[in-house]
Amino acid sequence: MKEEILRHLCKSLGKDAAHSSVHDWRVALSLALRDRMVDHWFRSTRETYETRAKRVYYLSMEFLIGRLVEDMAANLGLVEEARAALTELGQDYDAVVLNEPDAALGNGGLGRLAACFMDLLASLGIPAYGYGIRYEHGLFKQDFVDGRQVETAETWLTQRNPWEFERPEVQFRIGFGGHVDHHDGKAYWHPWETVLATAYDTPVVGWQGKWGNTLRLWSARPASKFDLESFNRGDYLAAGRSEALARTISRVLYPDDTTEAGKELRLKQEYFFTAASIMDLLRRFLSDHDDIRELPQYVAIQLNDTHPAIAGPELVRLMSDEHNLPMDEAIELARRCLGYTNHTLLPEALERWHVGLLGRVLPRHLEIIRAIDEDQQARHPGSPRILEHDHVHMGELAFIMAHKVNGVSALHTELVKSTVFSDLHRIHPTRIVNQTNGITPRRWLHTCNAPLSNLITREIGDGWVADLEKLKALNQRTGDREFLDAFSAAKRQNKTELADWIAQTCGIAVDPDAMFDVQIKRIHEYKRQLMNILETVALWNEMRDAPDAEWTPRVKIFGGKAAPGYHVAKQIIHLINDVARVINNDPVTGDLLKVVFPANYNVTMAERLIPAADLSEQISTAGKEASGTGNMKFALNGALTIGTLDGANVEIREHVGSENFFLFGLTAREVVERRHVHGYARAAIEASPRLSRVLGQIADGQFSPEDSSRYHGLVGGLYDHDYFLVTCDFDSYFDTQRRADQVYRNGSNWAAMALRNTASMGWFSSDRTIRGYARDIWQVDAVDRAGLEMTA
Ligand code: F58
Repeated sequence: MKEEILRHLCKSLGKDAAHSSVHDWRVALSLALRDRMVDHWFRSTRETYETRAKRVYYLSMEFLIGRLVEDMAANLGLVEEARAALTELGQDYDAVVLNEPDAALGNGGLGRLAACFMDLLASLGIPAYGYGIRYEHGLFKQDFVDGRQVETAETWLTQRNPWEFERPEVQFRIGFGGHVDHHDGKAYWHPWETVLATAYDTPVVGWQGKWGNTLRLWSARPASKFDLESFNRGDYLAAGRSEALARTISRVLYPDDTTEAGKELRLKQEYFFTAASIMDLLRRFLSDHDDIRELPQYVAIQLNDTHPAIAGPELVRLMSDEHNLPMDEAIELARRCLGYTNHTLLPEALERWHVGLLGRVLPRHLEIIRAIDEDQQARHPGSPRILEHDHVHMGELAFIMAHKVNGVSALHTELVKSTVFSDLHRIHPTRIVNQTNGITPRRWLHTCNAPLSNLITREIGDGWVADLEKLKALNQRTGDREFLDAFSAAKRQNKTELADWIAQTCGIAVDPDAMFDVQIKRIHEYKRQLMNILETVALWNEMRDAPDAEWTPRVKIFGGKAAPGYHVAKQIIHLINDVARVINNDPVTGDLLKVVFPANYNVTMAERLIPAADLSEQISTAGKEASGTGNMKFALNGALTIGTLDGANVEIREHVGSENFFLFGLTAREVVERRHVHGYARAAIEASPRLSRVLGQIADGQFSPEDSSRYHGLVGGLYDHDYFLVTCDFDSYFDTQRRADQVYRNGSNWAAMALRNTASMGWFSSDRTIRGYARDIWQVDAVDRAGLEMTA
């Protein structure tokens, strides 16, 4: 390893060890690790071709990867070797690992799920490709200026990305706009604009390096040659125009789509990566098979939400326009290949495109969508329409074009059946299935939490890393004082490290013996960070009223970004920061209560916070959080959950036991009922002196003396239209928090409950999730017999 690192430093980077920076060492280490992956990767590809195995194609606009060095080293079993090599070379391994920028090609849970799935597909030896976009700028960087969120461009690619292989030879022409001719019963699309999709491949090697798949990300390039004539005339801008246009497409993750131009760009991004992926998989299939009718036997395509839903019409277009299949047969064949995962019930997140826009950008696809709509009507008269009120409904399109549609937790799947797709479910009663989300235990325990991971391995061996259900054996230790002490000591160590990091990055001193109460996720009204900060103020009030009473010291930790155009979410961020400033400087409460909100939450920060958490905040309005995956990571790392009966919380609670979970709040059904009660929010506020007091303080500007009306709108909104029922759940949330305080003060009971959580979380490994998809949706087997045993 040492020689390989030095060789890369010298031969690949052109650097002399004496003059190398930590960045150079990190890139050299990554290249040395990548070398070790290549053989596994080639072997897997060869074996897939030889066995003519069915391949899974996971199409996702987002892959929220984070850092890769440790992940890759761990999967290859090379962490100790890499550490020793760098130490011998006089380098600090941890600093080298930390030098890697996060690959933040995603917004949140949906993107992170895709990244976890890549790990599992490889660990299970299932031949698979992840397809997405190689954004030049990932999720924006968040700073706080006077407490307000300020966004700047993220720049992960300004440094060399050592994991990827550029494939300039893999190129597809992707057309936009233009017109369609029809003659001799055939359609001919003449796009007006064309860009090239070029591939960048990252090998993804699974646990113990037995199998390697590919994450293929597309980058856009100009299709026309550089305009030398304009350049020589001195018109440099004109010469670069086609280049600029093409680059725009793969430039930023989730461009602001509140403008017409932004909407068009987003649609072009979706078509760009979907079309390139479909063309690529068809080319691969046809290199080995003659009859396109056999496609469903060899190809399973999973749509990660509706963002790649244009895959249906694109497959139909290629099969009918280029391979001359009749339209109805093409539709049926495409359907047998496609699966669609739904991640949200929020109406504003269900994609709809105006027919004017879709027809302008993808005229042939609009014709095909009409044909699909007609085909569905002919087979199922009265079925919900894909095209309605001048809009193309991508959810309906994805549903109708998929042979299986899945929700991501048991509750969510039932709600998918009974709400958004109830009519389609009645027509296709076996199409919707559930696949509760899961997480990779490698990143989310083994790698991110060394103290606990080592303790578990000492106790039950290391089999749990590949088979998380083995953690069940720890249930026998919940009465074992010595083991509980060791378990608490591991948590204490993580908390001490986090406290040091908080002191360094936020300048706030926190006590590692206080309860670390953590809420990290996108900032959204339905996730109710607002309820958490209101509860913080209520607690602060009561601590000030009786500072000598018996309190459980708390550190409230927040992390998360608000969408740049989401005004209310940004106000909530501002409020948390304003409240933090006041509380953290209050000598009366001192160490009893601190509020910490480190800026720029990302995967790396999650890996730091989750192992150190005592309490996990999963407090969404019931019925709104499709699943959650952070909830699983916390429980696995021995945090207790305070949460509502929402998403996968329901299943987590069933697994860990209701006595080891702090439940509160209205159920999904009660939420719907409550909304019918006139004036429910005002009534809830008036019935709660505690909440009224807090809202009064915020509205009066107690936390924003420089601008006392800053939160009038936010507080007024709660009185008038508290759609997410913060007010209705507030008292029960506050009381449940006090129950958590009490249990925490009795440390040994808390540790036993936390251990029950860790021991019971095996089911939430994405091993189980991927096995479910393989069995119920993709109908694929593992090829690699040496991979983790497929027991399904
Ligand atoms: C999330 N969705 C769900 N969407 O909110 C969460 O409950 C679930 O656990 C997770 O998916 C995985 O199933 C989500 O992350 C997005 O990030 C959208 C991407 C496109 C733009 C709008 C946000």
